[in-house]
Amino acid sequence: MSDKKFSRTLVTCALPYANGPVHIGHLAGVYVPADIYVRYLRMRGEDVLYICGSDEHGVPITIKARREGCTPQDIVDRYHRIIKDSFTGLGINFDIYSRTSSKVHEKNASDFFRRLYDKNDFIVKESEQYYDPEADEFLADRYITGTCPKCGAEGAYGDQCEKCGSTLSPEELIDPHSTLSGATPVKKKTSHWYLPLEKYEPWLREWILENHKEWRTNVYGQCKSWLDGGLLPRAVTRDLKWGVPVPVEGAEGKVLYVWFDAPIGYISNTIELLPDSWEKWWKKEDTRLVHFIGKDNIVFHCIVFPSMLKADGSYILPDNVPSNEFLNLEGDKISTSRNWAVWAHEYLKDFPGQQDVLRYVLCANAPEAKDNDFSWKDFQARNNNELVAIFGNFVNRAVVLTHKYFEGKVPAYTKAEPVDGEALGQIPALKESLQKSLEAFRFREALATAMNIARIGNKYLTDTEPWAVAKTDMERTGSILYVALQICADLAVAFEPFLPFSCEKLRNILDVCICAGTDHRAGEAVTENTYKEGECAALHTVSDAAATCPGAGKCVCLSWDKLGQRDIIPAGHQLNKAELLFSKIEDSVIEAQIARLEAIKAEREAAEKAKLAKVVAPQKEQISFEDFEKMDIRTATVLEAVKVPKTDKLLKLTIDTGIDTRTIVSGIAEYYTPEQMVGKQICILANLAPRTIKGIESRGMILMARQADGKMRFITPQEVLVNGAEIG
Ligand code: B3M
Ligand code: ZN
Repeated sequence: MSDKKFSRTLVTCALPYANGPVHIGHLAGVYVPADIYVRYLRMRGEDVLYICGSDEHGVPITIKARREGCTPQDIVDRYHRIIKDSFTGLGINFDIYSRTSSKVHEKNASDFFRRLYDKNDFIVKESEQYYDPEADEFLADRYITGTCPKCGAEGAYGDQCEKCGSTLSPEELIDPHSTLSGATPVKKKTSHWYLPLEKYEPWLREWILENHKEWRTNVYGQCKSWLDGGLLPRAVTRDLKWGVPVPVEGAEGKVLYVWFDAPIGYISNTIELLPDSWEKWWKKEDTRLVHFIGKDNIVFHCIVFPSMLKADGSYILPDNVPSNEFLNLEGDKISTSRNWAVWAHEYLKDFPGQQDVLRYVLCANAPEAKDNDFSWKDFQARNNNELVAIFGNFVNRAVVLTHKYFEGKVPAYTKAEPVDGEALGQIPALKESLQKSLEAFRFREALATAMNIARIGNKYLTDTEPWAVAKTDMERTGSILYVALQICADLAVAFEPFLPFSCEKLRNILDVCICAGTDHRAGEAVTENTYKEGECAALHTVSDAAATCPGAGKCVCLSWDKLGQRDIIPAGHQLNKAELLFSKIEDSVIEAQIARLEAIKAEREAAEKAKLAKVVAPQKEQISFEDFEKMDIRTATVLEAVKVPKTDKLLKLTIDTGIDTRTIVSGIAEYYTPEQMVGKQICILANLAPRTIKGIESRGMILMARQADGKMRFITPQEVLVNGAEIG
């Protein structure tokens, strides 16, 4: 941002799929950091455009619609609304939040394809794809289900088994069938357009690997490994009914691949917002483009989309692509399909007025360099011990005491002491480091720095004890509060990017406004002079305040530049009454959230068990009683267990059978470690003929039960029995 090359910044956030609400993983990964960044740049007076919208195409949306017996449009209408409201509710105010089912987008994506098509930038390839002969439709991998070859689970998809997480191809599924009609899919020839990514490889190498070494390590590393692995042509069209129709002859029944049209959505939404001036944001070299995304989107934003833009030739390329890792919830992967998430819209309902607590916790815990965990206990602790106990407590003490001793008027600073300078003197350096962190997309670090300003304030009041000094020296008391109020004003500036709701409250208390730069949302700029004495608190839009501040020069106007200066709020300025910025979150509130998650987990486990119970192998051929009697089955105890060297599956077990101590080699190492076996009572077939396995004589066999997921469990008696007890 100090870089002179750029005159404006275009910030985009990954377009969320409109097939479910957004959860804390999305927020922590993309939207909270982007919002902090945009708010910061605006306060610095940068010209910023902030673009997002729903990603409304793709196969999962059509599957969901089919399952619910409605149209894809119904699905996206529903979630677009929910997602949009969640963002607004959390103070994430894009200049535009549109959708890829819009008319503007359909035309723009279609034109984009057509331009590349006309320049012969695509290649056409014929391939065999799965096809449902009854429904008369090609089948996306997701539309084919069958038994997972890896774990045996039923209902695995043609691209992935959700049970064991394996990546699959439809060919690998056992007994594949179409989810449309149940028919067995057949292969059928079809043609598609491909972007020959390999053509862009040398250019991508130079652009990323040489010229963008400053990108985050996770992003740079992923790009490098894609490039080192060699790029292949990528299909940009699909045989599907939902999407942007491929705008060329002979392409009936084909649409643009969702990952081709979605990033073009950033451009479409800009066009929708600024039909006359959008080009300056996408085509002028002095615009800096920054994409905020999650790590699963890196290849699309760093390799595929830039290649598309390069192919077109008239667009700028991203200057940075800050991407976060994943956030887990209570130690478990967040998953929409397993309902393991904290949903933004539910949070807003359960915690009214506490949007900033979530913003704070998600930023403080952001998975910037590695995956991270969200837990409700940590959420509570950060609120109670940091927001309430440090920030809130400091501001409250300063304002309440000013009312108590000075009728809420900022006292004069007439009696200085060195401790004042020590406190205030630290702030410029913190401001410097705050800027550095924010500009390097290190938001956790930035937030910790902002919090240190509150810590300085808190410590200053604790050290100077104005409530005690007030008994003897009102002049000094006033000076202490003057200093404390300057720090309150610093906080109102420093925290504005992170905690906009609380900062608005704080501005209200201090009766100040703040200059927060440009804002391209139509009709939302504060331009009227609506100031009433004691009612400012506004966020206004032009750095040179007087013209558009509602206080029109009559109020105290903060700005980023004032952060760390010594006289932000002048003596004599009247404060409004104190109000708590944050409130304590009680145990019962947190327990209710934890109980909700536990109920979800219990339900899921019960469903999994019930499913397993249903899958039972058919009965074997009959045997006679004599056959059975021949088997000598007994209880025994494992004395020792070691891995058989150079094998993955075998353990060598020393067993007390009650008759003797012997060795059994068992393929149990897949399911148990040696430590888990020692001391366990088990059941064995004692009279199985000895066999030599890997050079070890094994005498007998351990009885195991195979579960439907293929995993084996040994059989153990309900209570400890003597070793050698006969079973029969
Ligand atoms: N909808 C994937 C996602 O939400 C996708 C992002 C598109 S950005 C152009 O993770
Ligand atoms: Zn599986």
